[in-house]
Amino acid sequence: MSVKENYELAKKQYEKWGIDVDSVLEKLKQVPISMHCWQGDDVTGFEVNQRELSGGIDVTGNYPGKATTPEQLRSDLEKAFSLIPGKHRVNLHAIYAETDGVAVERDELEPKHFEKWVNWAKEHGLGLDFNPTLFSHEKAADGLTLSHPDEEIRNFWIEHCKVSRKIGEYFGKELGTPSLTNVWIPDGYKDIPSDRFTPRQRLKDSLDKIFTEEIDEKYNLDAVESKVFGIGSESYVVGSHEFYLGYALKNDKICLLDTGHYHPTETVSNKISSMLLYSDKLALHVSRPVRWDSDHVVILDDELREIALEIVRNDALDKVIIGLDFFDASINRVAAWTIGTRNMIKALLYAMLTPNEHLKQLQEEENFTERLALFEEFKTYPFGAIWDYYCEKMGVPVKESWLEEVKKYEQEVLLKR
Ligand code: RNT
Ligand code: ZN
Repeated sequence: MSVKENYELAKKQYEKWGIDVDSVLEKLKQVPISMHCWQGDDVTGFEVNQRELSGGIDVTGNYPGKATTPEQLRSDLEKAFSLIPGKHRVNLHAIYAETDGVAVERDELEPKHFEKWVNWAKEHGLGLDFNPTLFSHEKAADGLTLSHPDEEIRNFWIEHCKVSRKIGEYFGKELGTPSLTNVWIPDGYKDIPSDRFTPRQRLKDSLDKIFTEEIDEKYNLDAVESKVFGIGSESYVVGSHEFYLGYALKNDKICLLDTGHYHPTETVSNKISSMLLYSDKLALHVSRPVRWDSDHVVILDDELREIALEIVRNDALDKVIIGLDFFDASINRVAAWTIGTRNMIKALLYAMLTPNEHLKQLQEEENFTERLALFEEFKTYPFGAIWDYYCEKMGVPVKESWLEEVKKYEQEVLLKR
């Protein structure tokens, strides 16, 4: 049976529940996922003075073929996008600037250092997002940046964040879609602090300075990302969830929730509805926490589906900005992107093929038996047949056939590096 025939049969089963599958696929096409560039080179970047990765994050593995030039990284991204259905975005970090061999300090970065990225994005119809890089740098060697007791160091990072917002604005202007410029800092302490207040006060003050200049939201959106702990900041993180939640609400900024940045039994899926009651927008770094690590490749697990369900059932596809954040150097990096991004899209499709209104009604009627029964039965509905057809229709490989393409690319390109 062809993919199309399978689809037609599967479609009928969803239509019985009043789900218009064709329009679901049309809607899914419109949802952009911001794919993080840093999976392709293990968060190395292209600075002239390349520093070792720091900031309490780590990449493990030595799989061959990592990108070491902007051209290689862009070519790898193109390969991944050719295997992922839909039109998406690329999330850059300041360390991916291209400065023609001249060392440019991070507080002096300018839009022109990202011109090649912008031209490339235009050529491929991609949006761009941005992040200042407040780690892997001698001025962040003690693990403190925007909350540093030394004013000079703080100012350096404040400047870096300011120029980053201008780069975001430039992306937005050039590409006709606002850039999400997200501030994440590693600041924290390994051991029990004697003062939790002062560093947070300094961080608040630094953020106020960074955001003084108004930038049109048509071009740039500001986000702030919290964390629960990192390597070397096990006891205290300055930019905690409460810190940024308060800051974002008070200052009309966007909270970015990284799914790997909470306690093991705390879920981002359970936060989305609360956050949306108080702010119009919310951003995500979809990742997968495993023990101490927050950055494994995203798989189609219960929490991913639950996140997608929360976005879809609350009609929040325009409110929740979806980005990915993982880095695995133990497997083929193009495959890592492809697996994680396809899974995010699959989860959204799964959520759209769920009779959400009916399930909500059941809950209102306190019919918890049927609610649970339907949740479980829908897990074995022919979701795969719809997904396969979507891939075919969007001109990307169906099922695992994408892996052949990656293997070929590995032989012809990656292993020759
Ligand atoms: C780190 C944060 C942050 C980084 C990227 C590279 O814990 O999740 O988002 O992963 O900025
Ligand atoms: Zn993150």
